[in-house]
Amino acid sequence: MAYTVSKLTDYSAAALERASAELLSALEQESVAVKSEADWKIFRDRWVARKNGVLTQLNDLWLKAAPKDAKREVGQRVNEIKTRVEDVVEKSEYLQLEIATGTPQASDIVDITLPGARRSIGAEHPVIRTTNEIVSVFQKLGYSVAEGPVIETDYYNFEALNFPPNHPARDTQDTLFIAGQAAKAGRERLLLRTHTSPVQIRTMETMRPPLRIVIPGTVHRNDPPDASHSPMFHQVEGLAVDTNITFGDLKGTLDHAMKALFGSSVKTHFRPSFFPFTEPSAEMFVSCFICGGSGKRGAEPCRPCKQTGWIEILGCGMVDPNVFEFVKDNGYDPKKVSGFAFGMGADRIALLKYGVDDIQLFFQGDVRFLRQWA
Ligand code: 2NM
Repeated sequence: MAYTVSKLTDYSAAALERASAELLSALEQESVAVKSEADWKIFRDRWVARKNGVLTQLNDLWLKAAPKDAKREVGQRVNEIKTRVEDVVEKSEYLQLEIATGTPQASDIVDITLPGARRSIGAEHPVIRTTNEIVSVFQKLGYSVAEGPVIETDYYNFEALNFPPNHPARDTQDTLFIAGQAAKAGRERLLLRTHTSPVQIRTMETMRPPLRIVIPGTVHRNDPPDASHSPMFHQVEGLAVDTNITFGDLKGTLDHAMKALFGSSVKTHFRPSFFPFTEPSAEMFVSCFICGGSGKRGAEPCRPCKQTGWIEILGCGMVDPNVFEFVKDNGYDPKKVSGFAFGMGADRIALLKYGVDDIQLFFQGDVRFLRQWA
């Protein structure tokens, strides 16, 4: 129950002492409950406001109402109480804390020495960082960066890259097609590019050889998401075209790039493969930079290289003459020029580089995860 001033009926020293003690104990209790500037203002007004504050009421109900012969005694008490009340209000613990710590105890006290509100800017994404690292290795070799649309036509994504009409990659099992395209001619049909190779064709249409380009970008495939697959992922592809480009140029360039990316001690090797747009084609392996090629991590089997000591990193090959036929009119006569091309998954390389075991973590947008490499 909140303390209220009541009229005195007994003016004996003992009764005055009791009434005074009751009031001061209420003052103490209310004083410690003050936690903010707003609390303090209410507390101050309740006790010292001229109109209806406790001190004013004391004056009316105790002093003015006292009989003549008690006035001296009561007046003295009221004065003592007044001093104490003013003291407690002025030196409330809340105000002391504020002075002692220099910390505003209420939102409307402005401390101009505090730092401003910081706006979180997030963190560079490990896949973007990896992409930039790969791209810059090739930029230092004189390659330019090319980009192109994510929504492509069947022509640029498949036909001009020498995919036969019935190639399984065209199947809806692998490719995400834009809906409502059935009325269009086959090659005009829109889809989400399944690789960045269409940008190579587009670039060869506008830029004459010699050509050296890298193409970073997002690609889509109709894969169910799991620890190593995502329907959206990132590629970096490259293309070099000139007179007399050989498979030796391909090997030297990519070996250099892998040493720049994974450290100068890594070795590379190539195994025959097949891609519709290159002939011959190969997969390139890098000696495992986790276990140093031993296949073992202490007594444990090395997981990233599956104990083989080698990690498959990219696909590559010499550009198939059939691909050049599509851009022949812009200087790419397959009898006069040759070239090599390669493509790698930036997400996969980021997984290996940063020791992450689930690609899904890259696309969940949890800044606590992403900040680890910022
Ligand atoms: C790869 C592997 C091998 C490639 C080929 C071309 C083009 F347009 F020049 F024919 N662009 N990209 C290529 C070659 C891509 O990715 C695994």
